[in-house]
Amino acid sequence: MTNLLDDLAWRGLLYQQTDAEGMEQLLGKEKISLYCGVDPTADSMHIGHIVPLLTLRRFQMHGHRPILLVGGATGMIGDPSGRSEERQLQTTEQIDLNVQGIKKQMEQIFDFESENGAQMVNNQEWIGSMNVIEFLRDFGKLININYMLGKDSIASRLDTGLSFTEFTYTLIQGIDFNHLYDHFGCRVQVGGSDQWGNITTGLEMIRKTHDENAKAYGITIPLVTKSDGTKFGKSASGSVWLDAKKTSPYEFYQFWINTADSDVIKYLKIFTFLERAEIEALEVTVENEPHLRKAQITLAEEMTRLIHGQDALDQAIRISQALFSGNLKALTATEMKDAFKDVPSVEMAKEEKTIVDFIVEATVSPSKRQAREDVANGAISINGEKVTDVAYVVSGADRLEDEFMIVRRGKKNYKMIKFV
Ligand code: 485
Repeated sequence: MTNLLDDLAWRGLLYQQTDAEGMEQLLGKEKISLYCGVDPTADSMHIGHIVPLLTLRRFQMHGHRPILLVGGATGMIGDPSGRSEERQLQTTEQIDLNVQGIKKQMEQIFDFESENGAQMVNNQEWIGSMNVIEFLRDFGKLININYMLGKDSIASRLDTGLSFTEFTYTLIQGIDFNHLYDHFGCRVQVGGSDQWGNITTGLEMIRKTHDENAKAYGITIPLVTKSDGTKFGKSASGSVWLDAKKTSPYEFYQFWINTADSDVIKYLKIFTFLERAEIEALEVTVENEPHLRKAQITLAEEMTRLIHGQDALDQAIRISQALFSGNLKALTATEMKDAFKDVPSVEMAKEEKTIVDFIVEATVSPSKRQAREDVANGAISINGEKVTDVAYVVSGADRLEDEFMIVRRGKKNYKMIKFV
């Protein structure tokens, strides 16, 4: 098997390391436990979150044990790292819901069964019961204000404003690392590049509360970028979430399929578990036969299977093929709704109408005369079925789930009719 750190470097996953040499020695001689934390700021993670988590998974595949921390306590405070404004506090009810959602998603990505199975922890367990005197005497005393003011997440907010609450955030994450070091033998913390300040606070606490033999490490992962300079991880409808209810498997699949040639090899390295030789072979196809989009298809398949499973992947492929060929009849009503989520829609009443009146009202054809022509020419279809009879009456039988209908004019002009 290839060397883990070499593989991470080749994938472009190493941004900053607190002690690269020490880390190499450590991994050379023992299997370790390492952690990454996520705060429950939403009920689902998005694809930006998974880069550090997949990195932990790579460690796990090399025999190390991942500790997955959900920030039930830190989520009550809010991390100022990488943010230019104070956060809105969330209610405890919302945080509890979010914790459940995030835990479920972590469970999907990791192996919990094997000898080095992942462990899940919630910092509420040790922070929630800590009283303020304990906090100030045992931990606050270890960290100098001047040291804290040197942190990016704090320094960058001094002008625009930072509450005492968010100011103390880095101490809490530091206490976590210290706690996991003591109680779980955790030696390494992994996070995105914005987490550098919080990770090093933890190392500072570990140094101050232990003798010189104590040694822990931090690694950060670079922010994923796009070659055109726009922000990674957004689709037409916003963030790309892991939750199928927020981003359907079809949309998720489409997001990856649409990756630019200039980004796709980078993403295969960062997001997939494909081996170097496979990725290099795909790199050749991007050079020689880019129109086949083999690398994008592989990326989309790997990611959709990883997050949503094989059945959801098969369905996403079926929807994509049906849209490409125009053969909508192959789809179920739910698949159609999903596939056409982003096409223009119009609302109409549940009334029977001739096809000509119907497509004019639906703004599919611009005039009655044009509508008659379109129908006679075979340019109009409803739910994938051609309608050529100008006397045809559109009725409830044409509505899918009694709720919507997909009308197509010509080859590619789709409209979703929603019935109210
Ligand atoms: O002990 C810890 C307690 C909380 C955290 C980490 C360790 C969470 C961390 N402070 C944080 O805010 N992480 C972000 C989040 O939860 O959304 C993101 C980071 C990103 C990457 C990702 O989590 O912004 O860089 O680390 C996993």
